[in-house]
Amino acid sequence: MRKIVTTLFIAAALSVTLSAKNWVVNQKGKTFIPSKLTVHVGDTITFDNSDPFAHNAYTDDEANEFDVGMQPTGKVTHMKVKSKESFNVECVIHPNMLLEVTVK
Ligand SMILES: [Cu+2]
Repeated sequence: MRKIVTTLFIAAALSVTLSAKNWVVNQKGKTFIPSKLTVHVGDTITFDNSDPFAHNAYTDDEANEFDVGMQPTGKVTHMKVKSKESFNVECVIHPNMLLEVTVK
């Protein structure tokens, strides 16, 4: 019985891991590309700075709070979607940069 429970637990954990997606957002031309994403809780978003200058990516949303800090050219950072609450990502250096993330 214990073995069955353990096996079921591992299978459940694997299915969660396998269904989580990674979304790549390019920071290029002072724009997040794409500028809109629809994700699920557990997914990760990767920020890849292709511009010849530094960027940032942060959200004010409390449930999904993150801030990658200073992100120089070529630096790749990640954030995990923790809560089923849609949020916006902005760049503290370039206030016109906007990524709208819808969490389903
Ligand atoms: Cu920026």
